[in-house]
Amino acid sequence: MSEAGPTEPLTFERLTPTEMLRRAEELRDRLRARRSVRDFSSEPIDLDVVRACIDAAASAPSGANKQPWTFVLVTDPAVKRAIREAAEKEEQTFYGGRAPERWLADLRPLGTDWRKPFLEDAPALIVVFAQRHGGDEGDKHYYVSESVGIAVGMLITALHVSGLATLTHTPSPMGFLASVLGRPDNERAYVLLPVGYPADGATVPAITKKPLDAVLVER
Ligand code: IYR
Repeated sequence: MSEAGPTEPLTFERLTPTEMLRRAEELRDRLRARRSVRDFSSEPIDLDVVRACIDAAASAPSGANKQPWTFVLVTDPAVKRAIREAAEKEEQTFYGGRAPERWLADLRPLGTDWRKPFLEDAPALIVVFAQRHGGDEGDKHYYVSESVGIAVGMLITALHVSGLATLTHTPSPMGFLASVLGRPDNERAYVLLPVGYPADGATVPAITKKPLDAVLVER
C-alpha cells in the first residue's frame, strides 16, 4: 500500500456574487456563440496561441491524475495531405454505404459528405490521442474516455475564447491516424480538431442548441 502524498494549501479566488454571475453569463454568451466550422482559411495562425490552449487542456482533471492524453499538433502540409487522403478514403465508404440510412439522414441537415478539404486548408490540425494505459504495460489508466473528453472540451473552449475556429471531427474509423502519426500501441485516436480562421464568407448550418429549460432538471 502506498501512503497518501504530500498536500499544499489550496489557491482559490473567492469572487463577489455580482462578479460570479457576470463571469458565468459572459462565458455562457461566448460559448453559445461558438460554431463548428467546416470552411477554413489557409491564413497562418500563431501556433503559440494553440500551444497555450493545449497547455490549458492538459490541466483537465483525469482518473487518478494519470493525464491519459497526447496532443499531436500537425502543420506539415505533407502530413495534412496524408491525413486528408486516408480520411477521405474512409469517409467514401462511410457515406457510400457503410453508414446506416438513419445515420445519413441525421447528418443531412449538416450538409456533410466524404470530402474533407478542411484537413488541408486549416493551418493546423490537433489530433488528440487517448492512452489506454501508460507507456509500460503495468501502468494502468482509469476513466480514459471521460478524462480525454473533459480535456477536449476544455481545448475547444480555450481555442474558441482565444479567437480560433475549430471543428470536432471524427473520421470513422480513425485507426489510420496512429499509423500516419507514428503513435505507440497504447494510444488510440480520440478526435481530430482542424484549427484556424474561417474562410471568407464561411457559412454554417442553421441549427440551434436546446434552451436551458430543455436540458436542466432541478429538484
Ligand atoms: N465522420 C463523418 C460523419 C459524421 C458523423 C457525425 I455523428 C457528425 O456529427 C458529423 C459527421 C464526417 O466527418 O463526415
